[in-house]
Amino acid sequence: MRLGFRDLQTLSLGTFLCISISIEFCLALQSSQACPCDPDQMSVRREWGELSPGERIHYTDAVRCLMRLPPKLAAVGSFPGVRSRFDDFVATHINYTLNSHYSGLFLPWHRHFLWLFEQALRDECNFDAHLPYWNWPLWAGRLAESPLFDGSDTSLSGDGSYNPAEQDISGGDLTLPRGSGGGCVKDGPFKDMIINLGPFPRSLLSLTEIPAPQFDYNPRCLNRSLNNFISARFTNQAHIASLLATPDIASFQLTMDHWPASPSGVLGLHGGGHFSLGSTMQDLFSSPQDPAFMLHHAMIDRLWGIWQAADEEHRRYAVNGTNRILNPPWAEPVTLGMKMEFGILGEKKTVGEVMSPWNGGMCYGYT
Ligand SMILES: [Cu+2]
Repeated sequence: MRLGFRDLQTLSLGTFLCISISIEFCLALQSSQACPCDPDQMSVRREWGELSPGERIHYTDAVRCLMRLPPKLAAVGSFPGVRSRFDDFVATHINYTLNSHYSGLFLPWHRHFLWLFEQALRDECNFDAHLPYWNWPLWAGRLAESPLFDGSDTSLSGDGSYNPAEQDISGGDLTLPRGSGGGCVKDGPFKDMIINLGPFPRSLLSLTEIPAPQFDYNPRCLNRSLNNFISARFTNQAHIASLLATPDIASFQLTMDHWPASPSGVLGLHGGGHFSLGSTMQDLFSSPQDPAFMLHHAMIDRLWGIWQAADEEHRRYAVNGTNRILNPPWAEPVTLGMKMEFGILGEKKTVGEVMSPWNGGMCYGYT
């Protein structure tokens, strides 16, 4: 039997051993070619709810390990807020925010950023599993009930404590109701987490360089405010269906990432996930400080991969946009040969190298 990528979404994986999942997955990805990367080495990324309680704790333990390890950026200097190996990833994200958001580099840059994070967990924190993802529509409108955010020991921690001072979310033509928390995360594995970088201003207008506070040290708690209004409205199955139905990369990007938000208050799926979780996750520059960031972006990457695989000929290497936030006219158009930087995290990669999850040194797929 030859499986299509979509069929994989309905496969019951419980009966497969990990290795057989990898082979099935690899074969499914490659309808007519030999396996492109070693199936034994393949990362098979699963939805958080598919993981056993022990597997979830194995993941959060590894992330917490990264938060205890010393940063590599410390040796470089001028990064006072970088206090851990985890912060190396946050600072690198800050450093390239103006290139890799609302631009033609958004999808490829984050694809490789996630891969580097997954490898760091494996190489430095004894993580012997794979990066999980957050399948938004499964829990849209009932975030606090989800295994991701129910606040249990097997979650990514839940809501923040109620902060009466939290305001509704407004910017441009957009006003959205505030979430249910707004204070420090109360429970779960990241209850005592200290975040060190940011916060950054929300306005993107006239950004030509990284704004204050850049890499300053500003220790505080992880802030959450679960927002069911936003998750139900902007991360539902209908939005995913329209994303996967887009005919070209430009409309795929726009559905993923509406900016500026339209007069009717439309956020893209990308923004919908970020704005569902509270102020730490809403920070364009320093949002990787919320441990949910990587799972959110894994879902984005997964959908891009599904969309690419649905039309290999026209979509696998489709690019659009520039290397600068909001694609100003002076920015360089993205090409497959354009180099993307990852600072201390890893070598430069061309856009073309990361268009497949089994190229450029990467080897992974999603259930
Ligand atoms: Cu980002």
